[in-house]
Order: sequence, then structure tokens, then C-alpha cells
Amino acid sequence: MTAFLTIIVLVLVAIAIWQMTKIFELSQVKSEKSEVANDKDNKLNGYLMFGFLVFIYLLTIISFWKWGDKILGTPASEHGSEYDNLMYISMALIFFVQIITQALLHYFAFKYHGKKGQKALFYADNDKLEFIWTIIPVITLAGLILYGLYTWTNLMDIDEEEGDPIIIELYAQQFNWKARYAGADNVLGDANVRLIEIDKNNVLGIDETDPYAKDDVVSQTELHLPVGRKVIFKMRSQDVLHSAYMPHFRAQMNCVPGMITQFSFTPTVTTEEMRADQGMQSKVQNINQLRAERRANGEDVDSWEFDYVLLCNKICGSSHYNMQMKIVVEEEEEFNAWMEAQQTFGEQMASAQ
Ligand SMILES: [Cu+2]
Repeated sequence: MTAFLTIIVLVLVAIAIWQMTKIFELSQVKSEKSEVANDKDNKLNGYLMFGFLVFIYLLTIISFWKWGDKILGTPASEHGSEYDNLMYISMALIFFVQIITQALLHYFAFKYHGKKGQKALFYADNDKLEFIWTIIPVITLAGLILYGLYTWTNLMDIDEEEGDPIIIELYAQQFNWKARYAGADNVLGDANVRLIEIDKNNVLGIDETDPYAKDDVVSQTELHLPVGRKVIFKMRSQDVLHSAYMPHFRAQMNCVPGMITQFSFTPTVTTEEMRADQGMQSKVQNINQLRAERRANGEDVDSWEFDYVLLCNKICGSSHYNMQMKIVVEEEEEFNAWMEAQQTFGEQMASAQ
């Protein structure tokens, strides 16, 4: 530690001496070593501007080439393609505009670099020009914002009466997820954090006296969803802010302690179908190749099979990175069979007596 402090002191002293010599140099009037940029400096800076332009374009091309396939791939929900379109259109527009404006900016900096005796043109203003460069971004941005708002309203318009949805509660806590199905009556029973009873395994604090709660089904390991059926998620959190993130379904909603938030989507691709998806297969292959390399280095990792996941997308604590739940999207019959095999909350409480 003392050695480290000594080094820091020495470095600071060196910087101080260097700064003092600079000040001393500046205070001397020397005409041959002027601080004013000459033609050679300006030319060099002009070329550096060009060089920087080439650098950012190359960086873009390499990024696309190397990581272009890291996007999420086929969306697995009804609204997914609508959501993807909004993002692709916005990105394409930004990309197009930035390619042109960066080229112009750096080219002009190069073309009009300082030259001895050359004087900049004094050009006060031009109403027509200002109108054009104001109105074009205004129209483009207004279009994008309206399109975004339209898509957002479409996604967030959750109608519980329409399309026979199933109601599922997602319950977040440090650091896991639990899912509660509303059962045959499709109404979730009341719940409160004060009613949590670990001895009876009532981990969600479901109200035993509420008749709607009797047929509720709690799953602590997997979230099963029937394909093609609208799902309305009601999110709760026990402790801090979490965020239910289901990237393959293009869905995310914050889970806020003390309130219920909601999100709805219709899954369109079963787990089996997604496993057969070509883009997904190449991703899985890539991951398994990395895992094989780690295995070769003596690490204990299995090869991976694709599964949908529910992740937490808010940094909620030390094990946030591992706060996830497997999602299984399956045919209606398979879903019903799975549901049949689960214990209802009423049965669970009866057996806990
Ligand atoms: Cu979390």
C-alpha cells in the first residue's frame, strides 16, 4: 500500500513539474514555435477526420457481419411481428440518416480544413434552408412517434372479455418466479403478502377464505401456456422492483410491490416448433459449441436444449442474473393434461391441515 501511495505521489509530482514547464514555455514569446495551427496541422486534421469516418463505417460493417445474427429471431407471439416491424423501421431510418449525415459532416470537415489566407464566408441565415431542415425531422419524428403510440396502444389494450383469455398471475420475489393459474372459474382468488404461510406452503399469500381461490393452481417450477390462446398476466412483486421479461414473446412488464400490473399476449409457436426453427437451431448449435469448449477445459456443463424463459429484467439484487422460470408452450390437450395433474390451492390447503 505504501509503495502504491509513493508511486501516486511521484506521478503527481511529475505531472506538476511538466505543467510548470509548459506554463514557463507559454510565457516565453517565441515566434518560430507558435501554438497556432499551420497549414500542415490543418491538413493532417482534415485527413484524420476522413480516417475517423472510415473507422466508424468499418466498425459498423464488422459489427453487422460478426454479430448480425444475434437478434432475437422468429417472434413467438401474435403481436411479435408488429413489435419487430416498429423496431426495424426505426433502426433502418436512423441507420440511413446517420450514414449520410456522418459522411457529410466528416467530408466537409476535410474539404474546408483551414488554409493560410482563406477566410470563412459570413452567411447570416437562410429561412428556406432552416425551414427545410426543421420540417423534415418534424414530419419523420411525428410519423415515428404516432406509429409507436399506435403499436403501444394496440399491445396494451387488454380486454378481458374478448377472446376467452386465461388469467395467470406472475409472482416475483428475490430471486424466483411463481405462476398462479386462475383455475376453472378463471378468477384469481385474493392474495396478500400478510397471508403467506410457509408451513402450509402458501407461498403467494392466497386468501383461504376466498371461494375464488379454491381452484387456483400454483406452479413453482414451470409456466405452461397453451398455443393460440390469449393469456392475460397479472404481475405482483413481494419485495423490490422486478420486471417480467419474456423476450421470445416480445413481452416485458415491471412488477411493482403494492400494485398489480398486467400484460397480455397470445403465444403462436410451441416449444417443439421453436426447437425446429432454423434460426433457433443455429443459435443452439453455437451455444453448445461454446459449452463443448468449456467441457474440454474440464468444466462441468451440459449441452443445452432450447426452452422459452421468463427472466427478470430489473437489477433486483445479488442473484438477479439467475432469476428465471422455464416456459413451456404446448398444444391445448397437452396443456389440459398438465393442468389436470396439478394440485389446486384448495386441495393443497386440505392436505396441509
Ligand atoms: Cu428480479
